[in-house]
Amino acid sequence: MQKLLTSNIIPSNHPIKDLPEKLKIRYLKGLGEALCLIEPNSQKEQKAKFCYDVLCESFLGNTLEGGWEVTKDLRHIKKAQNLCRFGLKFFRMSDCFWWDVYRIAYQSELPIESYDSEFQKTTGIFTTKFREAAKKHFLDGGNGEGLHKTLVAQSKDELNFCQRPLKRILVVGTVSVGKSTVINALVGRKVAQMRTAACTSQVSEIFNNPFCEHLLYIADCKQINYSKKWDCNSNFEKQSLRFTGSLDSYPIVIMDTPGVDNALDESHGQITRDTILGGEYDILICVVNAPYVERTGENEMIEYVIHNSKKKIIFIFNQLDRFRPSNDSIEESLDSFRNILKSKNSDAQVVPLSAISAFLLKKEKNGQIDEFDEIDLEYHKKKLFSPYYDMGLYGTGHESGENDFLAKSGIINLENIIVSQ
Ligand SMILES: Nc1nc2c(ncn2[C@@H]2O[C@H](COP(=O)(O)OP(=O)(O)OP(=O)(O)O)[C@@H](O)[C@H]2O)c(=O)[nH]1
Ligand SMILES: [Mg+2]
Repeated sequence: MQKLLTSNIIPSNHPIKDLPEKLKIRYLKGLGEALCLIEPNSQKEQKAKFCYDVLCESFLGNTLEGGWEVTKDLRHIKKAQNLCRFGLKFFRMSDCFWWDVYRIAYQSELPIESYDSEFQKTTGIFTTKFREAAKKHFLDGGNGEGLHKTLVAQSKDELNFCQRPLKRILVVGTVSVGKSTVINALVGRKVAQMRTAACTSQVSEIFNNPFCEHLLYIADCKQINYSKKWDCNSNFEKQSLRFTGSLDSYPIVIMDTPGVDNALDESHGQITRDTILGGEYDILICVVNAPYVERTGENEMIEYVIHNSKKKIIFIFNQLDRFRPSNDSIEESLDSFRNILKSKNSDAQVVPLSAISAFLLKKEKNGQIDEFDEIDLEYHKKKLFSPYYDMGLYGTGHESGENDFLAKSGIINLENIIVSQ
């Protein structure tokens, strides 16, 4: 698994945020000295330095010149931990100082334990217990008694997240079948462009980063800035943001691909076929257009996936909201699709879904709905209210709660299947 390097200090909540700049620099110089003291000039040190620079930038607006150096008497460390909290004369910074040192060292895999005696020289009667508590928390799996409970709780969530293996999910399908809409529904935000005309032209990766306000570092993965409106027209390559829903606490990367049957540009299909053959994913999600599943393009796609993917396949039977109770039976279509798969010797799971309803519902939940979405949402909610459109029921055999529209859209079932793989 690629190392996920996260910072469990939210800069906006960090105790140094209210200090005057001069004192912030004092704190950061101490932190730099402590981290730099541990195994300087190694590759691991580079990771720690990256974390450190990000912290400096978030507090000072730029990296700190001369912050990454060790003095003979370790005076920067001593000065930093003796700082008092803003407005609280008797409360020192040593708890969060040592928390920061051990957290960054631990996450960067610096051999901090061998520096115990060095650090001991810098801590005195009022500060030792905080250093010991931070050390215990990160190195001995302890509760970090004496540290802020919120720090400890946050760190536990983060460590759990980091210890889970990264799941790579590849999403494929024919042009305009709803691949990008499925991804947006899983992420809970418009990260991929969705249009009626063919629009996705390259493979893009989107990482779940539940620590979005902080930092997630996966090779050259960029974080989507929540405060700025993200331009989903620009093709993204590697981005991270917080997924909403049941995928929230799992390290997951979802890969969007161009439609395989783009008649205008055959290179699109080749990109996707090469990615399927490459096998660098754990789950392959093949989105099919339920109303047109027996069309040639769909059929070729399904065959290709079954014959060329060696990984777990999930078929999404999408756009079921377009069925009409008077003309179509969702149940029969699902059965017939499962039989098609059986005839091709595939026992892959089939997930009934209305990706567009799921996406609108997630947007509503996240407070991102605009006036046009609202009209569409009302329309989809009205439909989902009828048991005929309960995709959750078709998928799991269990009726969805009366007002549980997300379950009715089928997205909860899909998320549960992804998480359980
Ligand atoms: N009614 C309905 N429309 C959907 C659903 N899913 C997607 N659509 C619509 O289908 C169109 C294409 O969706 P996209 O998500 O862009 O499809 P895509 O597979 O990513 O398309 P390309 O990237 O161009 O291959 C958009 O207008 C979506 O709003 C669905 O479940 N129901
Ligand atoms: Mg697309």
